[in-house]
Amino acid sequence: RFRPTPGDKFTFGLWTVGWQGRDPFGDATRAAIDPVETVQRLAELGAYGVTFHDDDLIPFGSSDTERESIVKRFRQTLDAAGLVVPMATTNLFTHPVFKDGGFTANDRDVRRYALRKTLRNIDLAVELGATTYVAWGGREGAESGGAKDIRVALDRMKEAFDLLGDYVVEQGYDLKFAIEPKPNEPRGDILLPTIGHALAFIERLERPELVGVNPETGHEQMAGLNFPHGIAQAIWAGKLFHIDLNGQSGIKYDQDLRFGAGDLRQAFWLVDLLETAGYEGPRHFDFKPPRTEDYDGVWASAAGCMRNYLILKERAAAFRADPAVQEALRASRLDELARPTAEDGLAGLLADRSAFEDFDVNAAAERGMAFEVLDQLAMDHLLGVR
Ligand code: GLT
Ligand code: MN
Ligand code: MN
Ligand code: MN
Repeated sequence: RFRPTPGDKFTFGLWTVGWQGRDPFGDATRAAIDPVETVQRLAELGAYGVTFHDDDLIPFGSSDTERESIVKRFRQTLDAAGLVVPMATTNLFTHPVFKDGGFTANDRDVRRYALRKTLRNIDLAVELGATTYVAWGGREGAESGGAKDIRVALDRMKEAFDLLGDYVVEQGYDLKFAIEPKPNEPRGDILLPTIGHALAFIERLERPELVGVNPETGHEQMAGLNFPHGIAQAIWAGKLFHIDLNGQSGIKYDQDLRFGAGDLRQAFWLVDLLETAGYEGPRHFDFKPPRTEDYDGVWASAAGCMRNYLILKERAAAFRADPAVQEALRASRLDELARPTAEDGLAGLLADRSAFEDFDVNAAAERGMAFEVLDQLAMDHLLGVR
């Protein structure tokens, strides 16, 4: 029970379990781990795949021959372990050259380098079978008002995604982009800070169909937003191309806790949504095992992400199947929400005296919505007492 299998489509970034615990106040608490070992351990735990930044796999500055042999060894390990690479991404944040950003750095030569670094890794991503390419612009932003002309920076951001789109179309690649929003950290304020900002930006691109979002639980919650609501809007817009699952307790620094830690109720509604709304992509965990942990703790933390997802999946399914819940949903008129407001059209609405002239506003105002009964049923299911 609650044993993950590849069919659950659980994936992990190499940088997650590979995080050595370096933070702004302290040095690494764990030794580096070989990506080959990560692949093997994740396969043993029941994962479906791994994802990576160019520099997670091929250390920055490696020669072409080093690069080739690393990729070869990685591919052999993947094949032996039966793991896939559904997504890859570019590191445009660690090297000091990116201190003012990649695609929106004020320095044009840095922007051109960032694009070339990205294009190079796109080739590798496709070679390894990835169909999604994530773009997290953690350094695209500013600490002070005069340092960045935001409208012009958005022009450069658009230019970058338009060029990337041209490239995959010219190469005939089956690859889509997923923008990952984050409100702040490492920059004081980051461009495209929330799902909503990213969705609006995408519609201004030359090839909007190639670009969607990769929202992360904690990033929306750092902004005080409701993650399941944001995911629902991304699905509604046809733009949930990928997802980063983790845990976060309220508005503070990016905690990257294992999935299920932090806001458990939002995690419940999120799994309920993903499992009922037809999302078929990977369930990708982007967490950081706390730096208090040794490698036993790291693998326990990774296993916990998957276990919590499966527990919540079971709880959410039990909630939906419960006749008392179905009755409570009707009492809360969810069926009525699903009905168009004016299927009789504007003329019908205007001609309908019961809609206005004869509408009993006070009687309607007195109706209770019965949401508390419904939510307590959810709570009972979440806590496993029903
Ligand atoms: C970095 C960031 C994550 C992003 C990764 C993709 S890297 O760890 O904090 O949220 O998803 O670049
Ligand atoms: Mn994060
Ligand atoms: Mn992330
Ligand atoms: Mn992160």
